[in-house]
Amino acid sequence: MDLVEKVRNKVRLTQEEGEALYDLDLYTLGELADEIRREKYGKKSYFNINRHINPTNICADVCKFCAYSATRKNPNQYTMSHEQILEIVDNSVKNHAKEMHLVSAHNPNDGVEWYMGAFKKIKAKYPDLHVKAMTAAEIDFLTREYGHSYDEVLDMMIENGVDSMPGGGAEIFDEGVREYLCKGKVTSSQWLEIHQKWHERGRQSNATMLFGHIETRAHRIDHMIRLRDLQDITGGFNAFIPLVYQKENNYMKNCNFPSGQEILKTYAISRIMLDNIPHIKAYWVTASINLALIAQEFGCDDLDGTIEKESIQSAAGAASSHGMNLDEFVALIKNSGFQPIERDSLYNELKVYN
Ligand code: V47
Repeated sequence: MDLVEKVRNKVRLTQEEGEALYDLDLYTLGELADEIRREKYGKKSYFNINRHINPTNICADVCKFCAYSATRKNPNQYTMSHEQILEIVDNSVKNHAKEMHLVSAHNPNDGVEWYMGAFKKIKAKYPDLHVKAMTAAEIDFLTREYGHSYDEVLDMMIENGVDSMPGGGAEIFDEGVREYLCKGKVTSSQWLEIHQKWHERGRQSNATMLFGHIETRAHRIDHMIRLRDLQDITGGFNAFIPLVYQKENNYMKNCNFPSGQEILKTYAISRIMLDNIPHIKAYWVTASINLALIAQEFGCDDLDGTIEKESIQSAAGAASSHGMNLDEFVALIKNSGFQPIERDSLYNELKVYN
């Protein structure tokens, strides 16, 4: 069987076969990924009404790709009080947000209580609001800084109202690349262990992959296969999110910035390789909205959400600092030939826009 037939027959692909997918022409790859997407979701394209909150940019870790954390090229340190966080949540709830996505830098000043207290207060005030918070990198940082185990931090998250975990901190699992990108941060095996423990608690999470810097195609396929292997065991990942590297204001050198074709191929290959992760997200923040809309034809079924405000990738050049207007988002999805479906954080359908 040749590679195309294998994909059509749903044969699971190896590392070598995954790498060989990149040698197919873009249209063949797009067609294969679109066939899988259409079989699962037809023309549905998912998004949610969410709000990203980044409560602090003070960070004990030093990742070369990061333009968000203070202390390096960005001297403007901040840490929000719980009252400031709640004020943001109040306003977002008024704007119909159903998910708060909280991601912080690794702040050694305020203790585990500052992180957990924020979740607890949000949940006490808005029990139905979905709290997506704490990347595996933040969890690992808290254990290193304050002497807790992963189990203890994960249990505290549940006690204090965290519903699901975002996919951040995965970067690229290859240990050599990781050493250059983010030495000292959560390792690949620790990232996977934390998500496994979270899934064993009956909870769900996402997984990201930061690409388009110094990694090779082989590293991307290796990253996907490590996720696929864990998903076989736990089934706890909802979505895979390839994050296109943004290059401004950081410390990376000698990057191979990907062409639009390379980005679309990577989305399509994610859909093909990750036969057990239900959703592939074209995160419009890092892909640009125009490419994210095209990515719907290359296997992606989700565009993330309206976001309202975004600080991490916009610090590195993405045009996302003010989020996306809901009516515009819906119109863009419709005009691109897909059916906008507002979902909740766990992909239950809330509203179909016809
Ligand atoms: O892990 C940092 C990335 C991530 C840059 O789970 C960068 O639904 C591109 O995890 N260029 C945090 N990316 C964001 C994140 C996320 C985003 C959207 C949805 C979900 C989800 C999770 O931001 C980090 C890192 O890989 N990042 N700097 C940069 N220069």
